[in-house]
Amino acid sequence: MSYSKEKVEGILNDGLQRRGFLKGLVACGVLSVLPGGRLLANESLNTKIPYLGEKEYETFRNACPRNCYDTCSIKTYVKDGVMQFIEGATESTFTKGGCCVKGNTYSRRVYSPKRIKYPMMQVGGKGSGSWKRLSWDDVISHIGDKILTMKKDDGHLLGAALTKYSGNFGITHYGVEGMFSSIGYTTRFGGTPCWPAGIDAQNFDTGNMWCNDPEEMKDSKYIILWGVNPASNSIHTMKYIYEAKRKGAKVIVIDPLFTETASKASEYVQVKAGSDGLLALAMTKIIIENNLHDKKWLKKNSHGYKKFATYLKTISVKKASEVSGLSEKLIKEIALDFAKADPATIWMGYGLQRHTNGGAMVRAIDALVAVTGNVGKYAGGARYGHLSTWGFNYNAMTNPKPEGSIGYTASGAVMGDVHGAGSDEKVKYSDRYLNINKTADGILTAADPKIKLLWVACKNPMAQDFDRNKLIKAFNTIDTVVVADQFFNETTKWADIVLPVTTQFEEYDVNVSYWHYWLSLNEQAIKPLHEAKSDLEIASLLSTYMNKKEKGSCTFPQKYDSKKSTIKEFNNGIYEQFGIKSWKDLRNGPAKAKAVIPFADGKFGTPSGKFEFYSEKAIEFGHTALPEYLEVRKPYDKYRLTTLHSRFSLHSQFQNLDWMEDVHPEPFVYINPSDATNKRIKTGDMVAVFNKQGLLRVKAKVTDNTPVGTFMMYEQWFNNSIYNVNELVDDTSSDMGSFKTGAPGIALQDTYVNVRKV
Ligand SMILES: Nc1nc2c(c(=O)[nH]1)N[C@H]1C(S)=C(S)[C@@H](COP(=O)(O)OP(=O)(O)OC[C@H]3O[C@@H](n4cnc5c(=O)[nH]c(N)nc54)[C@H](O)[C@@H]3O)O[C@H]1N2
Ligand SMILES: Nc1nc2c(c(=O)[nH]1)N[C@H]1C(S)=C(S)[C@@H](COP(=O)(O)OP(=O)(O)OC[C@H]3O[C@@H](n4cnc5c(=O)[nH]c(N)nc54)[C@H](O)[C@@H]3O)O[C@H]1N2
Ligand SMILES: [Mo]
Repeated sequence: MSYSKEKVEGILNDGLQRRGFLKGLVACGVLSVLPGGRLLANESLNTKIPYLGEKEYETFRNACPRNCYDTCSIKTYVKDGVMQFIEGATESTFTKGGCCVKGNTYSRRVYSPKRIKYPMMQVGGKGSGSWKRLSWDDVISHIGDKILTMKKDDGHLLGAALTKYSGNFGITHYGVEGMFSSIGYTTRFGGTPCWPAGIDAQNFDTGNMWCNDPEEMKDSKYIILWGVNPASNSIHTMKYIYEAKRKGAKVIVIDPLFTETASKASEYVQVKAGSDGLLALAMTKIIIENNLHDKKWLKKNSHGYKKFATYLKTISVKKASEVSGLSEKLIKEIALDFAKADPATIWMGYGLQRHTNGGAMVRAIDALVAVTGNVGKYAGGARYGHLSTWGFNYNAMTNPKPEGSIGYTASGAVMGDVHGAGSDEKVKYSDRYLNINKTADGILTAADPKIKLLWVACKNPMAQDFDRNKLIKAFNTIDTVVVADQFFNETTKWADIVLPVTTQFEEYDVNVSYWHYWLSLNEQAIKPLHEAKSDLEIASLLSTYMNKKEKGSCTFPQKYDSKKSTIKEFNNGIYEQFGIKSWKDLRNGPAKAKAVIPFADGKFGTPSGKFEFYSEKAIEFGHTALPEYLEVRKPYDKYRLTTLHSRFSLHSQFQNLDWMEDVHPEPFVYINPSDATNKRIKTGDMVAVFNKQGLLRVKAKVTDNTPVGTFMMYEQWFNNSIYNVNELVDDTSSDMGSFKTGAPGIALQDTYVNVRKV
């Protein structure tokens, strides 16, 4: 094992954390036996450490703020001011005492010697690797002066841009957006890479995006996991799926890849990518032809059903069979079994909709669930995600613009934040919005004004955004790139200034999930490490400096207290929804929202107030009114490349830690034996994967988990490695996203490549 040589060695109780880590490995299927020979049931995540003398430790409530379905409630054990180890909170029936393998590295992450320790400037220029340490005073005055000079020269601050996403979804972190609002009208990268096509699709259909509690899935009788990989990406949900299966439910996985989840299913259905819309329409046609549709529900709750049923007459099951690669017999069997089961549910993943026809596929699957009367039913539902527990105050976001601010006047510049917070475009001016899924293009084409300062927070665009080579070109056109992060990474390489930020254990916050219904308090458990400051303390320092230089130039509070800010996020709506009297109640453990079954009251947020098979709103956004079959992007090279999320990382996070490197040291491209034979490639061979955009060298692993003609690579960032899947992935948009998130999604699954041995 490699351990850090820093002085933290020996002060962490790695023994206990290591047990959690090993159990995390068991939970995600890497290990099945613990050292010592004790067999653990795969579904057991409970890492409660029985012999723990709690009195020895001070304990704190925390939450994992990463962009993840599971958003774990955490209990942190501290001794002598040092965070010794963490475990999943036992009070949450969802977290149920266990964190994933990544969460169980948190003590290694907080005390990692690789953390950014103090502000630094890349004095040799972007990419030079020549860094100089700065004091906080110097770095803040440097940035503050840049902003004030820009405003003087241009008359506005539209040349200042913010890109922020996945790093921390804690509610107070929306204060980073607040910092930008408080200096004036600026440029924002808006939209989301996760799920926009599906959000729009569900909004056209139901007027909302709202899913049943995942914990109900234990009582479902038939579960289709459609393009979703929870055994890797939402391991806590698996226990409900296992329970349903134990009670006799059938669990079907529909996915082009034989995933971790597929290996746990009753039946794995290997579909051809991008064909799912047609498959769902064919299934629905079969159900109606067999008179298994829920006529009563449809009559009472739906709009446009007749038109949809007429359209389905044009759908050919034979064609669906050819396009999807499934036999007509199998399509019929799943359709009829699904329709006969009660309740039956479908969970659609975000990977499913990252196609040029992703939104259309989600609409077709929604329709299948609705036709069988499973919408608005306990343990039923067309599950995708929800934001119904995100009704906080977003205090730090709502600062007014400094007086006299001038902004963007182009029409149509609207953008809501998908995670529940609003923005302020009702005035004459607005911020300028660029598509977060086209970062490079946005920077290169932004004119009048061009982008002069880019602030990156909670984001690693050089690893995660698309067309990396174009992105490097784009960064090089910007005078000043500021990156606030915890670690040096792909993006800090191309920064001018880096700012060290705290982890969630070093600040207060509050967290909810876009999947489950729990609410967690995040307490400050330890003092900030090194010279790290929270994103919002940085904002307050900037505000203090700017106001000293030019009174009224920044409206962000000049004193920041993360505890007070967190408390200010609560309101009576939240207290009522979670059945608590005060935020203080959360010190005893997380709270769950009162149970509501989405749409059980038959009320939908659509213009008709019903489930809309026929959506005028969809027409408004350039789509068909009905959930029609839309063909996927045509191949432009020999093999399809799919880039999945990994159980060892949260995008570019965690894989850089020593424990993770121990269990998963290097990346691979996964290739089917038949394609490998054609190219004379064996496991372990170094290959070049390339397309019109770029080239990537990586070792091959030959496996029939991937279908013939499809390669798989994980989107992950390895410390000290040049591996980056986004050398190959371009920024082609998916069909939907503009309605609710302001920008279309990313069709990253529709990537094509070729390969050769090197
Ligand atoms: N461990 C871990 N957990 C995570 C994350 C992480 O990085 N690591 N990331 C989090 C985030 S930000 C997100 S957005 C979610 C994503 O979580 P998921 O929704 O599970 O998403 P993906 O892994 O992108 O893709 C899921 C599946 O979609 C399949 N798929 C792709 N195209 C098609 C298709 O055309 N048809 C069908 N039927 N299936 C298809 C893929 O093969 C894959 O198995 O996970 C979250 N959880
Ligand atoms: N090819 C391919 N590309 C993809 C995907 C894919 O499936 N395939 N998935 C896409 C998806 S769904 C997503 S969500 C995006 C994710 O894209 P990003 O949001 O860029 O993802 P992360 O790698 O999680 O980067 C978050 C960064 O924030 C930092 N951070 C953590 N906490 C804090 C904090 O409190 N403050 C600050 N300032 N920084 C913090 C972390 O150290 C990390 O560097 O990637 C997308 N890119
Ligand atoms: Mo995501």
